[in-house]
Amino acid sequence: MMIWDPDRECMAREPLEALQLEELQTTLERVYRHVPCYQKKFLEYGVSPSDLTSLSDLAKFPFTTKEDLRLNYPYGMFAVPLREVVRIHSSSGTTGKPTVVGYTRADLDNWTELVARMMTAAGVTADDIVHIAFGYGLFTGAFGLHYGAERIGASVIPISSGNTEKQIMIMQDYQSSALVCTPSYALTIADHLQKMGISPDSLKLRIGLFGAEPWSEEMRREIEQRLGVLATDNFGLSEVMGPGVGGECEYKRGMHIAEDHFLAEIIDPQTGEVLPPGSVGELVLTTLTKQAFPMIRYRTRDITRLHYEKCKCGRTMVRMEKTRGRSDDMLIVKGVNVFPTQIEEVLFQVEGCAPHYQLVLDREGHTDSLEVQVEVNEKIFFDEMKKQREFVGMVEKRLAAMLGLRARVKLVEPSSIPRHEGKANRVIDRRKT
Ligand code: ADP
Ligand code: K
Ligand code: ZN
Repeated sequence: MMIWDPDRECMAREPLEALQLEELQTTLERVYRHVPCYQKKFLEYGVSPSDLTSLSDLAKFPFTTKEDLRLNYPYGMFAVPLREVVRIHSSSGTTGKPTVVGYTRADLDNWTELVARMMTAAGVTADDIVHIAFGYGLFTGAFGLHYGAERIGASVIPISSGNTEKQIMIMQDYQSSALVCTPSYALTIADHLQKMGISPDSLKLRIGLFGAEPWSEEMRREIEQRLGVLATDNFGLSEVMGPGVGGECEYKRGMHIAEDHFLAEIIDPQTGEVLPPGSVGELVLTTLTKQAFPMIRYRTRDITRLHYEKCKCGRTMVRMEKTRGRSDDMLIVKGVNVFPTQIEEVLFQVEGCAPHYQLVLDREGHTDSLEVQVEVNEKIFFDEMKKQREFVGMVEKRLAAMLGLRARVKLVEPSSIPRHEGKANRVIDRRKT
C-alpha cells in the first residue's frame, strides 16, 4: 500500500500542531492585511492576529459563512491581486449568486498534491486509467481530480458527465480502471449496465472515488456490488479548496483530512461553541496555506465527527466520518429532525427497494407530512394489492423506528423518479410555497 507523502501524512501530532500554528499565524496576518472583510470582522470582535498564540486561540476569531462570500461577490475576499490568480472556479450556491474562488500557481500545486495523496490513499497508481465523470466546468470536482490523477501518473480520461451509454462504451474500450463521479451517478451507470446486459465483470473497473454529496454505507455496498469496485468517499468544498480536503484510505474508516493544510474544528451549530474531540457537530475549516482565497473558520454546515486515533494505514491525519447531512438541509418534520440519509439507510435495508427515492414534504392543515416515494423493482408486483400493502406497511414501520416519526411510503413505477447526472436533489419541500 502506497502513501503519497509519508513525511506529512504520517506526522506525529506534536510537530503537526507546531506546523499548523505557524501556518495559522501567517494566514491570519495575511487576511488581516489584504482582505477588508476580515479586517473589519476582526476589529468588530476585538481580535488581532497577534492574539493567536496557541491553536485553541482560534476560537476567539469570527466565523466566515457563505453569506460573507455572497456579500463580497465576486472577488472581494481574494487576498492577492488578480494578476496572481491563475484559475477561477465557482460553487453551486444554494440560493442566489454562486460563490467565486481563485487559486494562485502555488495554490494549484498544493491542490494537485493533496488530490494525489487522496487518490493514492484510495489505491490509484500510475497503472490506472482514470475515468472522470464529474462535469468539467466551473465546479471544482473534475479539474481537481484531473490534475491529481495526472500527477500520480495515471492515464486520465476527461469524459465529463452525461451520455451514460457512451460512457459505458468508453469504459469497455479504453479499459477504465478507476471511476470518479458522484455516488448517485455511479448507480445510474450501474442501472444502464444492467439494461444493456453488460456484466461488471467484463469491465476493468476496480476502484471508485465518489464524493460531492452525502451517501450511506448501504449505498456504498450496493455500488461496490453492482460495479465490482472498491468504493471510497472523498470530501471537499470549493470555498476551502475543492476535492482533496479529505478522503478515505482503503480501510474506509473515515476521510483523512489534510491537516497540514486545513485546520478542522467541530462546533455546536446552534451556539457556535467549539465541542470536545469525538463530538458530533458542524465541521468548521480554516485554510493554512492558501494564498489567493484563504478562509478563516468557514462554516461548512456539514455535520460529522472527527476521529483522532491513528488509522491502520499508518496515516496520522484526523479521520472525518461520513457526513450526517448539513445543519442547513436538515429537515424538521413535526418538530423531529430528519436527515435524508437516515431514510436512505432504511430503504437500502429493504429487499426490493431500488436505490431511487424522493422525499416530499407537505403541510396538511397545520401538520407536516413526509412522503417517501420509492421506486420498486420488478419483484414487487403492482397488480398484487395485498402484497403491496404489506410491503408498504413494513417499510413504514422501519422508517418510524429509525426516525421516530410516521412517514407515508408511496411505491412508484420503476424509472419514474428523475435520474441525476450530478448531485441528486431528493427533497421536494412544498411547505414553503
Ligand atoms: P459542488 O460543486 O460539488 O456542489 P460545493 O463546494 O458547492 O461543491 O459543495 C460542497 C459541499 O458538498 C460540502 O460542504 C458537502 O456538503 C457536500 N459534499 C462534498 N463532498 C461530500 C461527501 N463526500 N460526502 C458528503 N457531502 C459532501
Ligand atoms: K458538493
Ligand atoms: Zn487510513
